[in-house]
Amino acid sequence: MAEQAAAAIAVPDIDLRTELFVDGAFRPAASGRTFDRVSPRDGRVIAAVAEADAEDVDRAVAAARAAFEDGRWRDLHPRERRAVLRRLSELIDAHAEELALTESLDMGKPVSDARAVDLRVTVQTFDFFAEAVDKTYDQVAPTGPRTLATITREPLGVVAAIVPWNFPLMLAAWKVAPALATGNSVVLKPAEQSPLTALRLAELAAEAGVPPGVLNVVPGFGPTAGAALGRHPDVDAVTFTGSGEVGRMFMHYAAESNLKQVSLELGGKSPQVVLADAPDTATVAEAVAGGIFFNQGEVCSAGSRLLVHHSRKDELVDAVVRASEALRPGDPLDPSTTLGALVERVHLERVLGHLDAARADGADILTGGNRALEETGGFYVEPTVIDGVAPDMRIAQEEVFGPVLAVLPFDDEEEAVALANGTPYGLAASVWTRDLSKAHLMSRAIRAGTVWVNCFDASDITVPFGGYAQSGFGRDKSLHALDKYTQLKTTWIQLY
Ligand code: TXE
Repeated sequence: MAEQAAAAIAVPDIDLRTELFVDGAFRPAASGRTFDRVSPRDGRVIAAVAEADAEDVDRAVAAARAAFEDGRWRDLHPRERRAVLRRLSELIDAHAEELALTESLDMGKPVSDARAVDLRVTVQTFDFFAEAVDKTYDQVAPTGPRTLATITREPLGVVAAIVPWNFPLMLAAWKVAPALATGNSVVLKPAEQSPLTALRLAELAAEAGVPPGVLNVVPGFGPTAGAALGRHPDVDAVTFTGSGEVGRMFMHYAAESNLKQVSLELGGKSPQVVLADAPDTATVAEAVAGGIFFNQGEVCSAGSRLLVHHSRKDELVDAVVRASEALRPGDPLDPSTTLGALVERVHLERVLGHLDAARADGADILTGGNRALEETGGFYVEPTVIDGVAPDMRIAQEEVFGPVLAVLPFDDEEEAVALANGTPYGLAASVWTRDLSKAHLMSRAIRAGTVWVNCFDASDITVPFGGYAQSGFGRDKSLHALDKYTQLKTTWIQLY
C-alpha cells in the first residue's frame, strides 16, 4: 500500500532556514561555503545549507560566552526564564506540522512518526524543563547550629550540544531544554545529515524571547565544526549523542584542551528477552517488531537482538516474520508509511554491509535482507529477521542501526542474562514474563540504563535515559538531566 514511487507525493512547500544562527541572527558561513542536503526519500537535493567551520564555531562560542557573562539569560528571574521556555514549547507545538514535514523530508522518517513521537516529545521536553526552572530548590547541609552551609546549583557556562540525525529535533531538545533551563548558553551542532529543524528551532527560540547569543546553531561536519567545539578552550561542557567512535574523540578533545565536562549517549545492541512464560505470542511479536523497526531501526535503543526461550522460539519467530512482512518501506511523506528511508546512501551501504557480513558468517536471513524501492532513488531497506545467529557473530555484536533483527535462543534465565550482557553496550533491554519476581530479578541482572518489562520503547519525559558500559554516561530527560548542566557550589557561612 505504502510501497509507491516517492515522486507521487508532492514535496511540501516549506520556507527552509539554511544559514547559521549566531548571536540572534541568521548568517552565512564565514567561508561562504554551503553543503547540499539530499532527501533520503528520493536522493534529491532539497537545500544548500551554510557550512560552519572553526571560524564560525569561534564566533558562536564568543557570542554564547558574552551572553553568559553579562547574565542576560541566567540572571533573569526564574519565572521569566520559565515563561520564555514555555512560549518556546507552545511555538513548537504551533509549528509542529511544518517541523514534522521538515524532519521527514530531511532524514527520511515517516511523517506520522515525526508528528506522533518527535514533535510530541519535543514539545513536552521544553514544557517540562520550563516548569523545572522555578520548581526546583537548592539545599542546606546539616552542618550544625553555628554554621549555614548551602549547596547551590550553578550553570556551567557555554554548553556545546552535538547531536545525531535519527531524532534531530527531539535529541536537540533533550539537551538544549535542560541546558537553557539552568541558565547556560548553548552552541548546538546538528548532524550534517539533518540540520534543518535545529535552525528553525533557533528562530522559534528567538521569537519566544531567548536573548541573542544564548542559543546558537552551527550546522557543519564532524571533523571540522564538531571537532572545533570539542577542542574549544572556551566551551565548558560537551553533551553528545552519536557513535562510540566519535564519543571517544570527544573525550580526547577534552583531555587535549581544557578538560571540559563530557557526557555521552552512544549506541546499543539492546536485547528483547522473551522468557518461557511470556504473555501471548501475538502481543509479544507486535512489540518485538515495533522495538526493532520503529524509525527504520535507526534508534540507539533499538531492540536489535531477540533472545527467546527455546520453547517459544518457533512460534514467536514466525509471528515476528509475519509482522515484519506486513511493514513495507514507503515514502516517508506518505501519512500511511510506517517504515521510512535510511538517512543517507553511506548509511544504506553500511546497513547492507552488515547484512553481507551476517550471510558470510553463516546466519540465515528469514525475511528481508535487501535494498527496497531502488527505482525511487531513495535509501530504503526491507525489514529483516535473521536466524541461525551465534552470540559471537558480527550481526549479534555490532550495532547495525537499521531494520535488522538477530534471533538468539536460550535454555534458561542464566543463559539469557549472559547473552543480554554479552556485548560492550548497555543502553536498554526488555523482558517478557508473567512472573513478577523473574521480572525484577532479570531487571537487576541486566546491565542497561533502561529495562522495559512486557513492553518496549515506552517512555515519558519524567524518566532518565542513558547508558551503562560503552553506551555512555550521563542522563538525558527527567530532573536528573539538570545535573549534567549544573555544578554544585558549597557556601559555608560561620554564624557568630
Ligand atoms: O554518527 P557520528 P554517524 C551510530 C550508528 C551509526 C553510526 C554512525 O551505529 O550507524 O553511529 O553514524 C558529529 N568530531 N549512531 O556517522 O559520526 C557528527 O557531525 C566531532 C548511534 O552519523 O557519531 C554528528 O553531529 N564531531 C547514535 C554527530 O557527531 C563529529 C546516533 C554524530 O555523528 C566527528 C547516530 C568528529 N570527528 C549514530 N565526526 C545514537 N546513539 O543514537 C562526527 N561528528
